[in-house]
This record gives sequence, C-alpha cells and structure tokens, in this order.
Amino acid sequence: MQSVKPIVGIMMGSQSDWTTMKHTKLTLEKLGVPCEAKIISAHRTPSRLVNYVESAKDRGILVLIAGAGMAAALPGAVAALTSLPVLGVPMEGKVLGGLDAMLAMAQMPGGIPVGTLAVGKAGAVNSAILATSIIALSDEKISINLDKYRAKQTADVNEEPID
Ligand code: RP5
Repeated sequence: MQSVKPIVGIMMGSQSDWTTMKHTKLTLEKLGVPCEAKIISAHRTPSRLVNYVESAKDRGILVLIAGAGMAAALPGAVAALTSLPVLGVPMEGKVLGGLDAMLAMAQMPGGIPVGTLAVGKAGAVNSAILATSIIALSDEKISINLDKYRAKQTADVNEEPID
C-alpha cells in the first residue's frame, strides 16, 4: 500500500511536548490532512533542524508547525530557514506557564514571521485548523473537509447547558 505524502510538518522541541502536540496531529487527521511529526530541537539537534527544514518544500510540505517551550527558539529558527508558512505553538511550562514561550514566538524581528497560536492544547488544535485553512485556499477537497469540520463544531454546541 502506498502511503500518502505529508503536506504538513509538525515539529516539537522535545518528547515532553508530544502530550500537547499530539492534538495537532489528531486534528489534522480529523481534517484529512496528511502530516508527519518529528522531534527537532533548535538547541539540542541543530543539524537535524537544518536538514529537515531545508528539504521540506521539495518533499511537498506546505506548512510547518513548531511546538516548543521555555526559550522556544524552534519556530523562529525554522522561519529563518524557509519561506513556507510557520506556525508556532507555545508549550505550557511549569515555571512561567508558557508566557516565556509565547513571547519568544510572538516577538519575532520584522521580516521573519511566526504565526503564534495560543499556549497549550488550544494552540495545538488551532495550529492544525489554521494550517488547513491555508492549504484549503488552493485545495478544494481540503476546503470541503474544513467546512464540514467547522459545521460539525457548530452543530455540537448545545443551545442550553445540561446537568
Ligand atoms: C524546549 O524545552 C522543548 O520544546 C520543551 O518544551 C522544553 C523542555 O524540554 P525537556 O527538558 O522536557 O526535554 O526546548
């Protein structure tokens, strides 16, 4: 069986980020967007970072999502190496609650953008939906998947609270 080529690359700085970043993968799977997930650290595995990002476009990757905590250099370093859209997900850290990572991702110098999402699980889920929205601009099938996902989300909200 031929495997489908990934069009979204999910990166995370550490195995410890997976508890959060698995929600990016799960959401992309619900949206029918082929993806791959890799542990790549800007600080601990810099060569892996360069090799992965520099080959991403040629391999058919359309959007890169990078989750990281603490100093959270990963999305910025990725954005420095590619013109692909880069979305950043700040991890909820024990010491500063994720504010450190969020500011590191949001406060990029002009010219090298990182689309920074919310801290933690909400950001992980939203990074998948935003990546899908970008891809949906030029992919009708994925655009239909996105419309269905959003319609279901709306339909799932009760009008009144239940006990
Ligand atoms: C960051 O440091 C990672 O993204 C992770 O959120 C944080 C802590 O990493 P570990 O010490 O848990 O591997 O680079």
